[in-house]
Amino acid sequence: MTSVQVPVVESALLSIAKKKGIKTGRDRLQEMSPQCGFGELGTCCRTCYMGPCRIDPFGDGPKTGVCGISPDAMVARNMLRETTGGAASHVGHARHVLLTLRDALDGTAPYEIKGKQKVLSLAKVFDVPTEGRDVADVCRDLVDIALEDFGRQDERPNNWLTARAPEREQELWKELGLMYSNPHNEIETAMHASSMGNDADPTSLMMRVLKMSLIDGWTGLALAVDLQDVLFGVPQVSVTETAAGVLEAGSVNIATHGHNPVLSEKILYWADQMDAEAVAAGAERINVVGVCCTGNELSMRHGVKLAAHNSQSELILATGAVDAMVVDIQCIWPQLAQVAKCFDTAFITTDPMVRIPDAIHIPFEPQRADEDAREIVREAIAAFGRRQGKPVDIPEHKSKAVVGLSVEAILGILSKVDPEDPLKPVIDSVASGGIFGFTGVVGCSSIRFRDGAMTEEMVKHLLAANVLVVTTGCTAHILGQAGFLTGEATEKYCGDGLKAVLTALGEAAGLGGPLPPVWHMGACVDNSRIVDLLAAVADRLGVKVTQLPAVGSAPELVQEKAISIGGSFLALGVSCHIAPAPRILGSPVVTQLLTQDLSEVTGATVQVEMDPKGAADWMIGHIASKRAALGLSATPAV
Ligand code: BF8
Repeated sequence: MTSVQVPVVESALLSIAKKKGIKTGRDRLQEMSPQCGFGELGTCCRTCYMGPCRIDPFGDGPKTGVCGISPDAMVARNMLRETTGGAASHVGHARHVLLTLRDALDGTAPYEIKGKQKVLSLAKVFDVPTEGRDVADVCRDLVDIALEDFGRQDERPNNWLTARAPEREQELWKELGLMYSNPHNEIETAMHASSMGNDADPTSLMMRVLKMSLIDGWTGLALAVDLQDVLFGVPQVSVTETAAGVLEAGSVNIATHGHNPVLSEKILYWADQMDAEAVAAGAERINVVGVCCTGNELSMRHGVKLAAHNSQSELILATGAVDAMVVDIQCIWPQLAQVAKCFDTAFITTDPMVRIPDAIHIPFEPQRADEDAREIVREAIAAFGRRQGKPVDIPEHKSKAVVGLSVEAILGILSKVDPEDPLKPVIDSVASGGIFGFTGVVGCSSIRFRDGAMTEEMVKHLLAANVLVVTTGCTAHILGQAGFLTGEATEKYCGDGLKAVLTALGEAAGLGGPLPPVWHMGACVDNSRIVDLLAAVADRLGVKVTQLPAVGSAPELVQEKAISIGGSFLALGVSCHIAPAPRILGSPVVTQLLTQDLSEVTGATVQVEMDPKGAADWMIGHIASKRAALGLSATPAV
């Protein structure tokens, strides 16, 4: 088996930072170690001032908090707050996009509707009449439907959930009492229930976790993605490049970082319009590159180059070549402002909720999007002027990457093979074993796992066993940098079955070579695209999502958003691998629930595994058991 390249970009960037005396997250982690064991187990409670209480589940000390709360309830309560933090982030993102779309339709925000086709397909889903109507009118109805969800107090089920989620699974969620109405009310209830002196039943709290995860999945991810597609268009396949080598010494480099494309779309537009100003300042051009999920958004829709995943966000600043790092929301390390200060980099925050000491703050409002974006690009050009004559250290490494595999783009490729029934080639390949199964390898990049190339090693084993991988988030950056998002990777890493399928599909689609073995489906919110794909395949087969030979993995967990996304997959019945362990091990009840009993409820379980081969083996075994239950061969034909 070919060995995966050790993350060369990471080590090149780290040595640049070291040479310049810049402390990195790895240094801070080392200084912080050993970290709090109570926190790691989830048995630390800070919800009242008789505490903080901590329980050592293995020792002879106290077995409850001062109020008498059990470690099981403590863990479940903490997990509910983590999940609520994740869901609040995604719902906040979605609501911002929704309000921008509303204002665009009212003519008060300068955005046009680029995804007209998406408006029509959503109209079908929501039973909005389209005959003889203007796209903007149809779109206004969709906006009203979404806004109603945020205002309703009548407890009727949420519009976006009921219209968008697969029906078979909704039946189960109804039985379990997981259907929700107003997401904001639920976030309030979750914070209330998990505050001191309320819900103390670990099972009840964990059902709230599942409900909150559904809110994350449908009012967070799905709503954000649907409306972003309406505003900015549905992603289509393109080829780009990844890794820090996409920075250009002679250009004005603008790194867009965060999650919400409402800002970065405008920066990209104005960077193009203002190229002449950059040239007048002595630059070759303006080079907009992407970091984290905002990077993924721009890459999916415009083929923008991907410069760094989350744990490299401070490292690319150490190159001295980033003229401006512009951030919107989520996953922004406060340290970035400090590293930027060592160079001429303009570090610019833009959201009122994201204020960071020593950053330049340019408050961004969708209504003033053009002026604000122009001001930001001008800051970057000025910073380029300041850095003239100073050396930069840009690592050479960059990899080609195929991006933009939205469900619509995938169906477009497949329909070249079978226009009548686009999913048939995939279903036939699953039946024959050419595709043994599917894995969504998603989530973050963690400095705890980067040096061991956890994600890359795991994916290498999956591909060798003919498991097709789809990816989003920082994981997509990791896999892009390691060359997995190319047709060459199909030749290099896949078992014979998967190689044959991807080669045939690539040729039929006129790509002149195999499809990549890892499909880049977008940012973390775009996990809803993975759900849509699974739901479409399950629907085509007439089975539940949980019956599919599919599994999820978040191999380098960092953010609480990854917990709420993981929960939404569990609610659908998709089992998930995760590393490191979520903070549940201090509770036998919660651990048993997530690793075993949940399979009786939704059909899914959680597996913690820190070893990449061990994780891949578990996933392959899980897929094999799902295949066997469907009457398919359970041995990968490698
Ligand atoms: O939403 S993968 S570190 S950037 S949380 Fe954050 Fe994790 Fe990156 Fe995207 Ni997702």
